[in-house]
Amino acid sequence: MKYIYSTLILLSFAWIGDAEEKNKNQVIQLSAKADPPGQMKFAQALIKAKAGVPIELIFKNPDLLQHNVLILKPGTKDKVGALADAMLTDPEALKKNYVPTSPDILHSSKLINPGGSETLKFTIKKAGDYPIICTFPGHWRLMNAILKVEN
Ligand SMILES: [Cu+2]
Repeated sequence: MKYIYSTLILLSFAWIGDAEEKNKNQVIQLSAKADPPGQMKFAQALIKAKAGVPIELIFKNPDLLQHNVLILKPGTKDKVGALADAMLTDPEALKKNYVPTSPDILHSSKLINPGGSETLKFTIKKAGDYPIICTFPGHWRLMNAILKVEN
C-alpha cells in the first residue's frame, strides 16, 4: 500500500512538472488574411507577449499568395521595408526568401506557400512595440502588424 501511495505521489509530481513546462512558453497565433484572398494583410493587427518568456509564434498562410514574417526592432518598419523594396533588383532575392540583410531584423521565417505554416521560436527581453512585416515584394506597407511586448 505504501508503495502505491508513493507511486501516485511521484506521478502527480511528474504531472505538475509537465504543466509548468507548458506554461513556460507563450504560444501566439498569426495568420495571413485569406477571405477574400490576396489582401496582403495579416489577420491580426496587434499581438501581445510577455517580456522574457519564450514565444512560439505560429504563422499560418491560408491565402493564395506567398508570405513571410519578419520581427523587427522597434521603430524600424520603414527602414527595413525600403530594403525589401530594393530587393526587387536582387537576383538572389527568392533564394533569400525576400528577407533583406539588416541588423534591425530580429527573426524571420522562410517564404511560406499557400496553405503552409511555420513556427518561429524566440524570446524578447525588452518591452516595446516590435513591428511584424511581410517582405514579399510590395506587401510590407499593407502587410504589417505589431508585436506588443509587455513586462
Ligand atoms: Cu505577404
